[in-house]
Amino acid sequence: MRGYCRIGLIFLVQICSLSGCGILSRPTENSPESTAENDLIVVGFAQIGAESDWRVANTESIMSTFTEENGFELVFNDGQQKFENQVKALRNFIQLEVDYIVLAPVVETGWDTVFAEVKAANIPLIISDRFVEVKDDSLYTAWVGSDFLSEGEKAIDWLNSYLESQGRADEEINIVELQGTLGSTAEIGRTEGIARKLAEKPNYHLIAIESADFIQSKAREVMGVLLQKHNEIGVVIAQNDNMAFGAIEAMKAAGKIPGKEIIVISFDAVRAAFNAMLAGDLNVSVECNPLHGPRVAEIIRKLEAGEPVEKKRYVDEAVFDQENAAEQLPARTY
Ligand code: GZL
Repeated sequence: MRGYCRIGLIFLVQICSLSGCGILSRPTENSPESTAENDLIVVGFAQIGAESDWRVANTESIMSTFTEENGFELVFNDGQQKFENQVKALRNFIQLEVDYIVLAPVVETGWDTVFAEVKAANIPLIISDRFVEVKDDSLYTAWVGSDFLSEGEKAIDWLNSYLESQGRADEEINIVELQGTLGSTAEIGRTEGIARKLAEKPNYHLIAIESADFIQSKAREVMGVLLQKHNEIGVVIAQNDNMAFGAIEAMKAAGKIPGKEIIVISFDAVRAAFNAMLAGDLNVSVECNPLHGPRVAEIIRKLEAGEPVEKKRYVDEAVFDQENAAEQLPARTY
C-alpha cells in the first residue's frame, strides 16, 4: 500500500529505532496524519546496527538513496546486532504493509519462518550485504553484496607478495586472526578464504583465531590477551577495520609497533583505514564496498517496471595498502 507521506510515521520509527522497541505503527488511511500526496514507494529497511564505520556508511547510503525526492518513503529499523530484533522488524513491516522489505541480515540462518510470512504478505524481499541460508530461495527476490571468500583470499595473496618483497617469503610466521560476528556471511567467507590460502604456505602458523564481533573495543580486549599469551606474533588479520584499530591500540599499549613489528591486515577500507595506513599502523585493507543504496534502488526500480532482476549480484572491490593509500584517499567517499 502506498501513497501517503507520513512524517508522523518517520518520527515514530526513529523513536522506536532509538528505543529498540521495534514496534512500528502506521497511520491508517483515514487518520489525520496520513495525507495522500505523491505516490511514494514505501521501503522497510532492517539494518543490523551501527557496530562499525562500514555499517554507518552503509546506513548513510541507504538513507540518502531512499528519500522522498527520489520517490521513496523509508521506514528504518536498527536491529542493534540482534537477530530477534530483525525478525520483529520484518513482522512490523508486514503490519505496515510496506511495498518492499530490504534486510541486511546479522547472521545467515534462522530466516525461513519469517521470510515465509513476508512472502505470504506478497512483499518483495531484497537481501543486502550479508547472505542468508534458506531452504527455498524463492523466499527472497534478490541479493546484492560482496564476495567475502574472495576478500579473504585477496588478503593472503597480498601478504604473500608483501613478504616476498621483504625477502621473508620462507620465514616461519605466527598469525592471529580476529573474526567478525560468528555465523555472518562476512565472517564465514573471510575465514574460509583466509584458511584456504594459509593452507598453501607451510611456514604460516595460525596460532589463534578469536571473534571480536566486528567491534573495536572487543578487539582491543581480545588482542590484549593474545599479546600476553604469545610474544612472537608476526601478523594480525582483523576481519574489519574497526577490529584492526582496536588491535592496533592493544599493540601500542603493549609496546609493540603495529605495521612494522607486527603486520596488520584488515577489511572494509573505510576512510579511517586509509589514515591508519598513512600513519604506518595498518599495512593493508581489502575493500568491502558499503554503498548498497543505489544498487538496491536499481533493483526496486526494475521490479516496479516489471523487469527481471539478477538473483545474486556481487560488487567490485579492490585492495588498498601503504603503497597506494595516499593517491587513493582523495577519491574515497566513505
Ligand atoms: C561486510 C559487513 C561487515 C563489515 C563490518 O559486508 O557485513 O559488517 O566488514 C560490518 O565492518 O560490521
